[in-house]
Amino acid sequence: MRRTLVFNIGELVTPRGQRALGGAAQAELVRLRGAYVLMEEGRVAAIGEGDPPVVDGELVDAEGRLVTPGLVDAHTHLVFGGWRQQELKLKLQGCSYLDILAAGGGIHSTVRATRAATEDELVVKALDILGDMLAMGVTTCEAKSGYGLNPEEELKQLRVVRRLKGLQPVSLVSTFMGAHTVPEEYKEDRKAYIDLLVRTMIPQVAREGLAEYCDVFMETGVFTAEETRTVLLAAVEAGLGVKVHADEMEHTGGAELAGALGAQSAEHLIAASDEGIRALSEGGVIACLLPATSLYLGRPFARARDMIASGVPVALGSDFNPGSCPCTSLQFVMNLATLKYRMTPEEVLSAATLNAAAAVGRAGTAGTLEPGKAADLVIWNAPDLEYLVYRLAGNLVDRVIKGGQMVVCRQRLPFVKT
Ligand code: IZC
Ligand code: ZN
Repeated sequence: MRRTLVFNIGELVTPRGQRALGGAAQAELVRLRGAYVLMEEGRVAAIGEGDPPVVDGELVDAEGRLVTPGLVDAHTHLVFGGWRQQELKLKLQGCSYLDILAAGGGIHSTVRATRAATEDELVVKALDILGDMLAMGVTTCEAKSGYGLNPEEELKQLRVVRRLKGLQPVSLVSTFMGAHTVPEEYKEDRKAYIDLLVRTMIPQVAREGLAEYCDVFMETGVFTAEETRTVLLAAVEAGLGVKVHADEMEHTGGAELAGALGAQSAEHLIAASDEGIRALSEGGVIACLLPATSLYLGRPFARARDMIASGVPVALGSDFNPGSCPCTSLQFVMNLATLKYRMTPEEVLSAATLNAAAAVGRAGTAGTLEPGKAADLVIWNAPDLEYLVYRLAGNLVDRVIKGGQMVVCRQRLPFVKT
């Protein structure tokens, strides 16, 4: 039996359960002092306070540090070719994200670079990024397609995610986002592209098991409410879960639609209305908030406090992508959630673990440290949860354990007495 005991934990903090936590429950965590975690065969076997059990197996001394579940990044555009650093200058000159997109840049520029890349090139590039995320404490990550925008190229992107699952430790959840924007070759016939999505791409993706979710960028100048509904209903019909990029730049009623459809999650929600927040609450939708994007685009921050007050579970994601948020650090996202959303450390931890896991359909197996769940945890170079969100924009990971195995160990400079 493969057994590992992490002992001498200063503080162990974890949410509880197999579903997203909303309202006051989002802050209700288990906090144990002087704790241990026993892992067997890649799963948590026991957690507790006080003397650890005597076991034979690997022993890991946490040296009084904080331990939490591994972080879950609920929203990324992980696989793409090229970068978009040239757009930063345009932004500083006052061009908005949507201006750049309408002029054939933005997503279109990444589509050109992604189509030009081979599958192997995309795998190598994404591995590099995942290595970064893992080193910063992420053990589960969502990955959207949406830079292929035709059957062959979207499938290529999704196959990259499938290959990545076998090549590195981070658990991946695949989302089909062929409705990221209307590709340039269909600009004059949007209807034909929607038909292609609904009749060809979604059924094929579902048939081949290449994605669990379908997401649509519902936004001014991108997809309308009607188009979004058509695509998402086809996804439901094909057996996929649904997500919406909702009210990211402007209020277009994305939250309202996500609520009406009972989507798994609604993403961004920067410009969500009161009615939209009510719809999320009534539809049981998880709000997946992406504060690093607000920062990077110079946009307002989503109304996380109002969402929590309405009982909507809040999850966090990096939104890692080459345009609006080239940021791989979920720790920084947690900092921003604290400072800009004014979420408490407890709410932030739930958002980056259990609620994020729930947003990607993994609440049954990840997101908390409880018997039976995956033995995915982070030992932080921090004494307690408060310290984790207080330190800004660094990497406080000491060690990452994934499926019971140590996969990251921080390099420490040795002290040599002189
Ligand atoms: O490549 O611009 N918002 N999609 C919707 C993105 C940002 C990613 C991108
Ligand atoms: Zn996104």
